[in-house]
Amino acid sequence: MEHSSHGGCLVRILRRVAAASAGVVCAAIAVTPGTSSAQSPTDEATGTGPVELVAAGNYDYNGDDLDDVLARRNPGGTLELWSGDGSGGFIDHVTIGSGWGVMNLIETAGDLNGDGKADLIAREASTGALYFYAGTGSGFRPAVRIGRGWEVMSAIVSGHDYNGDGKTDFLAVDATTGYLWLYPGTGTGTHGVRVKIGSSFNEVRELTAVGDLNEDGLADIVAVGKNDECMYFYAGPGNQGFEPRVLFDCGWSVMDSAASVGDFDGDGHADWIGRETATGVLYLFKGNGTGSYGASPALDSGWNTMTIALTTPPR
Ligand SMILES: [Ca+2]
Ligand SMILES: [Ca+2]
Ligand SMILES: [Ca+2]
Ligand SMILES: [Ca+2]
Repeated sequence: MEHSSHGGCLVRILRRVAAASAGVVCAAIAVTPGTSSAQSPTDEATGTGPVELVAAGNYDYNGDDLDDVLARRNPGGTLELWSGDGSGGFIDHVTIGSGWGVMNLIETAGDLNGDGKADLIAREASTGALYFYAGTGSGFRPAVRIGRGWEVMSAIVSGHDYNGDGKTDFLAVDATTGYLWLYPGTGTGTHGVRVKIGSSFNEVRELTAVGDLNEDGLADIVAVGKNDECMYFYAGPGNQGFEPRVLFDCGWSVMDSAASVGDFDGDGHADWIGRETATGVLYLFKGNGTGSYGASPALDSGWNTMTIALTTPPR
């Protein structure tokens, strides 16, 4: 059963007129687990109590404790770090890598190895291999391959703890079966035995690991239905599947590249970003702490030449 909790934000966006320029935004990239990852399901849920906070700096990639956005510049494949200013804007942006055009999924993964620095995972288009990039606070350590066969996944997201053990996990959607898989993080950048926690997730796009949107201590997700182009909220716990989805609003066909950014405006509530496909304008969807969002101001323009944490192939 679905409940309508909110509406109107998209309408405001659609009424905006923004100058288009060139860019592509990357928030998360899609990945698929393969044969090497096919392990017997197991119950990894061991935690108790609230596990999820609006962790400032969970998406901080330059060491100032303020959440950032990573994006790949297309064509060319340079990786850019857009430094958040902690109040809903950008300080600046710098190029921090090249050659990322070989990846068809890049996910800002939060702190996967427990060293307090935000990490990255990426899937190589030609091989389907999944790589872990440990953040250093100013860049990334050399890639470590953590799996093969991830080309079967239509989405791979990370950045939060879904089974309550205090370690950041992955979620992935098998494009063929539609199963939503929880890959429990080990705290070292790798994952343990996966657990099936949902089905029919191949009917959504823009799956985004937003964190604890309703502030009950459990990490949540949002996604857009492919058929109705409506956005839905899925409340945690995610250890055995999410709560029945709740409708936010519809009209999301105009948006893509939804990505987690933590509490980007510093009001204590988890937010996310999305790009208006036609104009390249990047919007901040400001979480309101109750499992929905309020205002959605424009952050920047020119993002039509960027890939932001891709959760689906670029359109
Ligand atoms: Ca930062
Ligand atoms: Ca975990
Ligand atoms: Ca929650
Ligand atoms: Ca916020």
